[in-house]
Amino acid sequence: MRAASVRAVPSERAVCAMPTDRPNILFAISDDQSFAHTGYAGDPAVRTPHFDHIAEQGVIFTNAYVSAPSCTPSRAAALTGRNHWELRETGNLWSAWPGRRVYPEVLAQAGYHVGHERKGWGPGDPALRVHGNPAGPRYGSFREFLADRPRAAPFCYWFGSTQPHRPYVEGSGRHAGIALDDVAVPPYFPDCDPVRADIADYLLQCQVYDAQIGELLAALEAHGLHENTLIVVTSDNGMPFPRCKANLYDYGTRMPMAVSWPGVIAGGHTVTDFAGFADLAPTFLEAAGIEPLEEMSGRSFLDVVTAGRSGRIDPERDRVFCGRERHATGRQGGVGYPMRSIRTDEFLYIRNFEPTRWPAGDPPDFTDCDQSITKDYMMAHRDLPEVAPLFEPAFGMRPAEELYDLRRDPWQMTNVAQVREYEGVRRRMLAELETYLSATRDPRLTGEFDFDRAYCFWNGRWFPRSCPQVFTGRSR
Ligand SMILES: [Ca+2]
Repeated sequence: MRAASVRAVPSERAVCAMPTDRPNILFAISDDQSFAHTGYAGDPAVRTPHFDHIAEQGVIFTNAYVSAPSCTPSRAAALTGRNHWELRETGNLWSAWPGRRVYPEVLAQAGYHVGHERKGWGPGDPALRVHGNPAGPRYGSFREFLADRPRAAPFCYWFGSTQPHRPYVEGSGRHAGIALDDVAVPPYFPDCDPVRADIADYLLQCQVYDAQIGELLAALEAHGLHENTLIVVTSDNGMPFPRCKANLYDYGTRMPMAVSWPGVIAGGHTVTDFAGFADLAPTFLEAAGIEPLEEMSGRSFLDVVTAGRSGRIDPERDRVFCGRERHATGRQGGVGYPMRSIRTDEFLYIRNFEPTRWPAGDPPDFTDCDQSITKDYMMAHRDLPEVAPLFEPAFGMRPAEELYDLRRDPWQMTNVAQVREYEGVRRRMLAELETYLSATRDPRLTGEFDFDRAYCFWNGRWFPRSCPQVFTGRSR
């Protein structure tokens, strides 16, 4: 399904004229933050004034989704404008980067001053530390980058925070003033103090990211660059908790995403259009007046954010496709857990290609799920009646097909794929998923590439070339 052609200029509904100068592009991406965990989204415990400011000044997406809920493939999709399964080995965590074309490179060739800070594309091939990260040359700070900018050149900057990735200092959230009574506990976890404290530690790191956004905004203001800068603030995958990160449920794939461009975008709008990470690169290129690359399967959402209104702007943006291949694994042979999904307003359908594998990694350690207090608690108390019904959905095997009716089941806890009244929906969702995967030549359908046999760099060595049976790396 090739994306519709991209307009050369934003919609006529844009509230302001496009500036004649090409805009600066500032992309801020956190590491492991779910959509719900901003003040703007209504979380009762976290404070994110800078994210909220960008949302109020611009447009917030309520349906922004990663291509894959795992660092490396998620970032690769953002950079290349392609679904992670189109990137072969780069569709896995800790993978290689065999010279894909990326938007920072295109913008650099067009005269942009390009750079990145902290976590760019990765984790992956360590040779890129020498040869350069696809997100651009590395800088120590945004202020250093701006000082290095050639006079009058527009810039493209990637700020890759390492928050709120684990590990956390135990009890740090509560110590910093996040009251455990205020913490919202998703129904995936037992509601108890250790879990609430673990979430509070995570929320504190979300606040650290927000403070970093504040520093970026202050630097923009100091240089007088705020007005003509397109800012996108988001994350790379969901919170590092069981059934969240590395899963295709909303707490793994659905991201906070706010977009502002003060000179062009009217503020205060909330759009429900579905946007995927492959849409980011075409959006940045269009903003710079550059056609998307032929191989990009994403589609610019510049028309959505310049429409000057809320709601569903583009009726065709009514679905998104996500997936996953090899995350950290922890499975014999170094194989991954291949999944693909289609998410609409009403339904989430997931196809599990290898249902005899363990989604969270092999027992007893389930190392494809990040080590955490919450995980430890669920494993230690798995036989308790209040924990047992939550342990299986997080760590147990799953059927080949999952279907969730989001109108009745927004937390995606009750699989209705085998319920007779949903048979028509199941067939339709599967057909639409397969149509898209076929159109984008997903190797899971075509057999043109084997993700499970692709090399993975871990702990100073490439696997599975040398010793696949010991490949049980932890998540990143
Ligand atoms: Ca991540």
